[in-house]
Amino acid sequence: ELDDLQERFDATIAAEQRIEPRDWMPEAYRRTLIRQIGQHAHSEIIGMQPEGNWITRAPSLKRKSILMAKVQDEAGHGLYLYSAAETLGIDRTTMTEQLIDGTAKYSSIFNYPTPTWADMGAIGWLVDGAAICNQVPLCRASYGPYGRAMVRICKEESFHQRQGFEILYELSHGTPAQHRMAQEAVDRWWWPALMMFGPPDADSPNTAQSMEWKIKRFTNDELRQRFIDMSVPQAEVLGLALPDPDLRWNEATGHYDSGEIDWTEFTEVLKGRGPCNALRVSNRRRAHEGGAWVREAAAAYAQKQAARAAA
Ligand code: FAQ
Repeated sequence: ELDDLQERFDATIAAEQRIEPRDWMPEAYRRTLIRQIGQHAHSEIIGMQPEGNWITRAPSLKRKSILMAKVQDEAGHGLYLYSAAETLGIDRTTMTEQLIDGTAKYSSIFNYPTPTWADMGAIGWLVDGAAICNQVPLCRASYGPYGRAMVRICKEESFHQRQGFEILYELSHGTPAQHRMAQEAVDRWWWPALMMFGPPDADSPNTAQSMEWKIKRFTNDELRQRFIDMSVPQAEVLGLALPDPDLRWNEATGHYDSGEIDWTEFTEVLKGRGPCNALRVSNRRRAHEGGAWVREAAAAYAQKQAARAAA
C-alpha cells in the first residue's frame, strides 16, 4: 500500500505535475515544506519592520504612499504563505508562537538596521532583487499551493525592486551628500543580500533532497551567481559601486568572479546574534500581544453569529 502511494508520488513529481493538499506525500516532504514555507512567511512578516521604520519619515507624500503600499504587500505575502503552510497540517497560531518565542527561523537579511532613507532604496533594489531571483524558480515548486502563491508574490516583488532602484537612481544623481548616502546603503546591504541565498552548496544540508522533490530548482550557489551577474550592470546604470574589490568578469566561465562571503557573520545572525534579531522578535511579540483583544473580539463575534444561526 505504502509502496503504491510512494510510487504514485514519485511519478507525479517525475511528470512535473503538482502535489496538492489532499494527496498522499512522504512525511519528510511535508516537514520540509512546512519548514521552508513557514520560514518564508515569517520573513515577510518580520521583513515589514526595517522599512516600517521609515514610513513616518519618508521624504515626500508620494514616497510615503509607495512605501506604505509595499509594506502592506509584504503583510499580504506573509498571509498567503501562512495559508499555504496551513494546508500541510500546521496552524498559524503554532507558527506565530514559534516566531515570537524565538525558535523559528526567518531570513537573516531582516536583522540589519535601516539608519537612512537610502536603505529603502537598497532594500528594494538588492533585497527584493535577491528575493525575485530566488522565488521565480519557486513558482514551479512541486507543491501546488506554494507554487501558486509565488506567482503573485513575484509580480509584486518586481514592482518593489523597481521602486528601490528608482530611489537609489535619484539619490545617486542628486547632491554629493545624497550620492554618498546611496553608496553607503549599497555598501551595507550588498554582502547580507548575498547571504539570503543560504549557505554554500557544500554546507547546505537540504538542497539535494529539495531539488529531487522539485521544491528547489537551482542550488543556493547557482542562484547567488545569477544575482551577482544581474546586479553588476544595474550598479553601473545607478552609478554606484559594489563593495567587492574581487568582482571581475571571467571570460572563461561567462560569469563574474567575486570575493569571499563572511560566513561567520551569517552563522552569528542565524544564531540570533545579528545586529537587530532581539529587536525584531520583541517588536513582533509586542504586536501580537497588543492584538490579543482583536482576536478575542473576532472569536466572540463568530461565536455569537454561530449561536444565532443555530437558534
Ligand atoms: N536566513 O540547507 P539550506 C522576502 C537556513 S525574501 C536564515 O540551504 P534550504 C521578501 C535554512 O532555513 C526572504 N536562515 O536550506 C521581502 C536551513 O535551516 P533549518 C525569504 C537561512 O531551505 C523583501 C539552514 O539554514 N525568502 O521575504 C538562510 O534548502 C523585502 C540550512 O540551509 C525565502 O524564504 C538565511 N538567509 O535553502 C520581504 C525563500 N539561508 O530549517 C520584505 C524561500 C539558509 O534546516 C522586504 N526559501 N537558512 O534549520 C528558500 O528558498 C530556501 O529555504 C533557502 C534556504 C534558499 C533560503
